[in-house]
Amino acid sequence: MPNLTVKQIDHYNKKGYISELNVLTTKQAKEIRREIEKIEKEWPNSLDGINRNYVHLISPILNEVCLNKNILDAVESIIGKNILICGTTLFIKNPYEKGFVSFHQDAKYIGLEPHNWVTAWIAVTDSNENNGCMRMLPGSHIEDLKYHNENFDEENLLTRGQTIENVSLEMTEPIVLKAGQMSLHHPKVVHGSGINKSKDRRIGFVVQSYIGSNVDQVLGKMYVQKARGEDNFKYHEYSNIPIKLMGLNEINSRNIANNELSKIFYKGSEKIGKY
Ligand SMILES: O=C(O)CCC(=O)C(=O)O
Repeated sequence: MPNLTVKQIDHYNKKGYISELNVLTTKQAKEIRREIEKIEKEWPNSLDGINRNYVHLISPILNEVCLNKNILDAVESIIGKNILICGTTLFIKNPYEKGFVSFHQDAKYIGLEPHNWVTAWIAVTDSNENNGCMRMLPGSHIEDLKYHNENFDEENLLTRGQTIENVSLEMTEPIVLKAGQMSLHHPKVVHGSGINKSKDRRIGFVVQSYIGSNVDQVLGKMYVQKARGEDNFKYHEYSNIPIKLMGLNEINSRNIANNELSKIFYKGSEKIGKY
């Protein structure tokens, strides 16, 4: 896929997101699912809690996805050519569970300034209204950051259960993706997702986020990797590139990065959530 078209960039600028970008083949999406399920099977609970984050540091296959040319070409259209990967998260909704994501803005708690960054939501399985795809509130990225309640609900997949109350569902648009497609969303766009009512898993591998090298972390320390271009600012620590699936060095790098990430997630909070 080449860089985004003018029309697609215009859509992103107006609405705060762009979706249905064909970045991976169905075969590649299946390979990612196999890798995730292999980790879950052979190292039980190793992706639980905070360890759903920085998963690209424990798997060469997941790391490779973050460096995919199609993905980076699209990201470059939004944030320019000096691109760092500052984290990944698995958003998994299993069937018969009640996981949901309350409406929120990513920029509210993550400390990445300025907002020259974008989140890439890569569909490992199909993601649709039946299995709890993301929903976006078009144009909300143009407004200021909003007040979020911190509900810490048991089934909320967000760290603090951070919630913008009273978002009208009818005003939101579903982000329907086929496995292998991707959406990109703006740091301030209001988004969330409902529960999975299907009989299969809904899996999103999310690069959270791709940042321009000019973006600093104002709440703590962050581990990055270069994806493209130059890092003239050198604001961040660099993580090791994974060589072996779940190797000791790889797990160690992931743990160090997640320990710092947890401090950022819960800065100023009296309570620590599940993730
Ligand atoms: O996967 C979801 O349903 C929500 C993910 C999300 O909030 C995000 O990628 O920023």
